[in-house]
Amino acid sequence: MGAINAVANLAVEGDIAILSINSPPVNALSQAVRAGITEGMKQAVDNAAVKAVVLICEGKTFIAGADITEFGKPPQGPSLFEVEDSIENSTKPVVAAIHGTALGGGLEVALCCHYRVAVPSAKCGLPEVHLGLLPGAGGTQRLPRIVGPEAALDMVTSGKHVPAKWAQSVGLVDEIVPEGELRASAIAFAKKVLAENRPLKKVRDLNDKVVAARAKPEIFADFRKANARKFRGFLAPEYNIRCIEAAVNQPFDEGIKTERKLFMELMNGTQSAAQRYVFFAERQIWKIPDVPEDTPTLPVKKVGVIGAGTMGGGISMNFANVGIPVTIVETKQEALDRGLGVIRKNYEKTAKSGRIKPEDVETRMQLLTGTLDLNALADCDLVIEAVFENMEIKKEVFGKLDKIVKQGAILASNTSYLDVNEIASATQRPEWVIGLHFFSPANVMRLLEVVRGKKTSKEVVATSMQLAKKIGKVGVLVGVCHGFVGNRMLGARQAQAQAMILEGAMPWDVDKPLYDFGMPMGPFAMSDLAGLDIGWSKETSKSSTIREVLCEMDRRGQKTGAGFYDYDAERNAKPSPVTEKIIQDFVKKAGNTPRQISEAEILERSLYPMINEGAKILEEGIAIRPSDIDIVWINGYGWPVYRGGPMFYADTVGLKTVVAKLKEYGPKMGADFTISPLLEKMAAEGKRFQDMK
Ligand code: 3H9
Repeated sequence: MGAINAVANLAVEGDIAILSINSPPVNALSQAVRAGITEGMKQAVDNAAVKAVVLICEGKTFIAGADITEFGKPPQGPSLFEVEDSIENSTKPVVAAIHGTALGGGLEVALCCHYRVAVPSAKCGLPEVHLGLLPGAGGTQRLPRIVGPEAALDMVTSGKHVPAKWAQSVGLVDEIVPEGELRASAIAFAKKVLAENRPLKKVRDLNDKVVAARAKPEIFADFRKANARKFRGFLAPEYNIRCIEAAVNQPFDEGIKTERKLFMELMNGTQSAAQRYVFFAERQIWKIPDVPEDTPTLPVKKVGVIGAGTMGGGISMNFANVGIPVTIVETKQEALDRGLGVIRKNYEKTAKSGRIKPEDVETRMQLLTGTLDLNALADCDLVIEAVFENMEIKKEVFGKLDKIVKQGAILASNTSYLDVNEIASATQRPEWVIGLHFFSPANVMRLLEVVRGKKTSKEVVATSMQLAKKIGKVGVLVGVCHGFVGNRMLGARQAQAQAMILEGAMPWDVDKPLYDFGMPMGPFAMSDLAGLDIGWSKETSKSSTIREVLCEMDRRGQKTGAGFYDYDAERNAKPSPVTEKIIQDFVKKAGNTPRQISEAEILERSLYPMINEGAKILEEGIAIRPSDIDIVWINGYGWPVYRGGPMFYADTVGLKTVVAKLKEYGPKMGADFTISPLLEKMAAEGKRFQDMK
């Protein structure tokens, strides 16, 4: 007894063996952990003094799943199935003692134990779907045998972590034990199992719930139908559903074979590769080479927001949601009242949907103070300006803030395009100035571009990133350039969208391949949603662009019932003959002969210039790494996560192909278009963005 290997230990107390795993950070099922469990189980079973086994983990969590870093590498024994067999076929009862999260392979291992106990704060889940996978170690066959096929469908396709209490109510957990007393309680439970002579309960043998569902194939048809929109484009949810179907319709061992086959298909496909890449990319964003983790941060106890419009209001909500008081400044009482009214309505809607408690509406509203006096911001730790996107106005605001706000406070701009260095130059303290680019609606969208100016201090960067995390955002650190990462790349795509309609494609022709690719909508549908009149004014409009003409006709997008598309009362889009005519006139005026543009060309001319722009962004050091760009596009613009972001997608296409196509389309792409030297070099050397260090 004692240490089994570097990560596993077997202790014997009376007639109970305690097999404990200690493999930080999350006790993932690495080769060492798998070997530790199988060897530990063998020793426990071989030891005549041992009557029952407790499987428990050290550190912050029970086993959180297979070790994702081992995926794609040659497998090393023992396999996860051997681990599970060593537990399930043990002649002595095995009790899983769960704290933290039992996820994926971790829950699958727990499901092979004969009993499970958990502390109240523990959670269980099969989140493989988020990695483009399905639970591949029997989870899809065992889970429905306990919770029933309906709950299993929900769990495997959502990946949700269910709380211990719910798990107990459905029999997934046998007993909830006091917080902080897991080890002793699990031992006591094991003793109880022995004293009561309880059987070696094997989940695989529980057939009632799956057999009962055999007569109800509509469970699956209904589930697919209800979730069709949510699952669009993704392979993994459908594969997970098929496995639960197999659990219902096939004997256990057959079901396991089906699960294995579908798991391997997903594992070898691009979608899972993309989603696993995104898993690590999301964790990379917080790592900033020259701002180490121990960089001091500043306490942010009070925030000021300038502007109570859609943006300012949404930004303020983020802080109120985590209990930070916000002072909101407006220039007119009416605008302030309107802004606060909108926030209240948003909270009431959220409360109605059950996502916050009814009393939270008041608690959060009380954290928001409206004022017309900029001086009220004097003692804020962070002030975010969300006024009109105009350099002169922004500089004026920052000049004033410099005089009003206490020293040691962060002054942030929510600009989406403008030069943060120039904004900072309006103050005497540019090292305290940073860009915090929220995406609309700011209380919903997860992305936050944290824009580091030339002089921004490391403390300010570290504090901003920490704050992003605190308010639940995906914070990506970027440098200063026009439009930063997201909007700059969007600009490259928009330019081609415009060019293609002047060559004869209609907006719906351009939008369709992008929608089919998995984007929430194409560029023209997006313009209609945002409003065509952003930055447009009647006074200066000269009918010189398609957009101007549309605005002049009061076709300003969804809000006016028409833009590039026509909209019905439910805001369903239809191709518009009016737009078609306008475009045809412009094509003629430009002296172009309209041509049919293939979907492939539309897609390539939309996406490859973005990749090219992404490469320039890397060259200029605006983004730290290619995967940061991907995270921007996934979280800010709805790039389909199963395609891993534009830079990962470029790797799947092959950089050589991207460059060759950009050269082929070059003459049509406008005088300003140039190929990124970095992209060309990498293509020539056969490199991938993923391997960039
Ligand atoms: C699976 O189980 C397949 C099976 O069905 C079948 C197989 C045949 N592996 O998130 P954090 C790292 S698929 C390797 O910041 P938190 C992570 O990269 C798996 N590494 O902590 C990070 O590293 P670093 C199903 C992992 O406290 C560090 O741990 N399971 C794994 O915010 C801390 O992570 C899942 O999908 C892993 N499985 O959250 C669960 N997990 O510090 C995935 C984490 O170097 N994990 N790391 O950046 C999670 O959801 C969260 O990590 C968890 C902790 C909730 C556990």
